[in-house]
Amino acid sequence: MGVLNVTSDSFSDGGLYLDYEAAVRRGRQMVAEGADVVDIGGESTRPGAGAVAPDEELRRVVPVVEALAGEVRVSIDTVKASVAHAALAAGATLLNDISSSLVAVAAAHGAGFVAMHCKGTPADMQLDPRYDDVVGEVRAFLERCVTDAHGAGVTEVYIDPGIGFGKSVRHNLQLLAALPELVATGAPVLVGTSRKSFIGHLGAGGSPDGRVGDIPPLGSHDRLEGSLASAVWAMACGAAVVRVHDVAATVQAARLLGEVAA
Ligand code: HH2
Repeated sequence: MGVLNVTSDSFSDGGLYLDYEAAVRRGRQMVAEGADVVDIGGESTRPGAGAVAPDEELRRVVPVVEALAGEVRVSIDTVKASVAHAALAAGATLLNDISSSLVAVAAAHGAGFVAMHCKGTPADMQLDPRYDDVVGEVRAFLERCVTDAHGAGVTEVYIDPGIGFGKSVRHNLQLLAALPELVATGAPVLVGTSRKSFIGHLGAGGSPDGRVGDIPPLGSHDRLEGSLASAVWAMACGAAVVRVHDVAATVQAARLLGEVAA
């Protein structure tokens, strides 16, 4: 799954694809590089990101969905019901909702649904996330989402531990280590680690028990190696989808892994 952020402020590619032509060009490039799905979002979910008005989000994403939907499977990354409805009507067939609250919208369109775990909201999620048992809590939440989605009539439901969404560096590592447990639930697992802060923190020599910001992290464009390592780990654990910015590099890694495992 290639990430296409039609935003001004996404943490690693904000402003690059805000323009319609640039967004469609980038979408086509990711398809040529081997993406099976393009995930289009018009509002950043990075910690502390500002809200985007529904009209503006619609204006950003719907034309791009329309342009790409005939060429590749399109996923819409939104937490707004109005945007989800419009994007699914415009040709998207997967709803990626980090709030896990829009399952009825997916059902109304016969679309697939990504249920992601997030503790708190993007405004407060990274302040001081705490869990008694992060893996147990996340797994139980995602299992409930699958049951609810099936009950609502959605048959294609992905589960996503929500790396970086209300998680410390250690929580992210614990969830990645526990991916086989999520895969064992039987639901297809989606993992999004690409360019995230914990990679920049560890890559710069930060402690796994430290906090992002303890030391200057690697910049978001210097996180390819850690992004690939975590994507390969996720795929080797049996994840069905990895959500990435660097499609060509990830496809090369996935092909190699596929041949080793064949
Ligand atoms: N991560 C981001 C956004 N959407 N959706 C799912 N299912 N899983 C994720 O891990 C995930 C997601 C954050 O990454 P990005 O879209 O690059 O950044 P921003 O939210 O700043 O636009």
